[in-house]
Amino acid sequence: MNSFPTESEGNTDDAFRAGFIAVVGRPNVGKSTLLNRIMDTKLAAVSPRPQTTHVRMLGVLNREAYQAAFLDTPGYIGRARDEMDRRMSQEGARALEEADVAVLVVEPRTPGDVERYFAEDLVRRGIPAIVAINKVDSVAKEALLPVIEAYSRLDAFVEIVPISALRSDGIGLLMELVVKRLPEAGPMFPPDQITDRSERFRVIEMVREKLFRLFYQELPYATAVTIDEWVDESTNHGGKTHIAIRIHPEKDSQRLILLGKGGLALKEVGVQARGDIETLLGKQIFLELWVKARPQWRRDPAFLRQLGMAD
Ligand SMILES: Nc1nc2c(ncn2[C@@H]2O[C@H](COP(=O)(O)OP(=O)(O)OP(=O)(O)O)[C@@H](O)[C@H]2O)c(=O)[nH]1
Ligand SMILES: [Mg+2]
Repeated sequence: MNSFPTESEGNTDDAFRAGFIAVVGRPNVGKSTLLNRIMDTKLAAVSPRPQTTHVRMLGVLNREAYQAAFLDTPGYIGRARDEMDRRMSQEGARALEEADVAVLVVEPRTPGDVERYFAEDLVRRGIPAIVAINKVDSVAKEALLPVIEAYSRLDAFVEIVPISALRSDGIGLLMELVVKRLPEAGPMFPPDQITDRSERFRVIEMVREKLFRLFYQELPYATAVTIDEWVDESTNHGGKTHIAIRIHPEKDSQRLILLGKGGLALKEVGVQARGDIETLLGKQIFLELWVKARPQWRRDPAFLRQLGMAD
């Protein structure tokens, strides 16, 4: 074997690869769970409610041979009801515009209208697309075969991979198939950068996640979270970082739900969020939560911009 490839042939297997991978699909299929699993860290909010992700989240995985920049996106929204929906849809479309590879995450079910829409859209865009059939832990093996067949009949995907983001099954194979389709290119981000989102943004996401999880039934998709105050090493709080957060439901009646009897519901949000935020920041915090209704915020462009949702 000639171990010295000529310059003109090169050794393409050894070439460094780098690119963007858009993670798309209908709401609640496990896109954010997959991102967190790939990154082996809690980057994106995950909840059993659809439309947990409202803006895209970048996760950059650095390895010796590649840099894979994943873009987790909000779940597909068919018809936008308001400005917030419109911007959420746009987040997904923009991720696809930048993507070198797409991963369509789906339930272990035969394709529905949304999956067919993506299949056509990805072919039209000419992006190599991989279907990740997620949640295979929740179905019998026999049930999977017809699903795989149905996806291959769509004739739109370069690979079909069964995975469980929750149990970490099939993730290594998925990564292999993604990476080999990334372009040969130098790194796009410095090696220590894992996301383009600020610490503040990630703190907000942790609080939003708890709201989505704890108020699964009660709250419609209308609760925004902002940071009112952030003081590092606050002398008023024993040297802890003081973070004051404001939760904005759309209606005053929802404010009472969020507070709960004797403020207990809100307290639970605080307890759970504080744990995640302390892990994220690597230090103790004093977390304060406030609730104030903000009518019609889903239609307020300036406020949506403040939440990180581009025009
Ligand atoms: N059984 C099972 N459940 C999973 C798996 N992956 C994700 N889930 C669950 O599916 C639900 C939705 O997960 P998310 O990661 O928030 O889904 P998403 O696609 O990001 O949802 P949106 O942001 O709302 O579009 C959560 O309850 C997850 O725990 C899996 O592999 N198996
Ligand atoms: Mg998500």
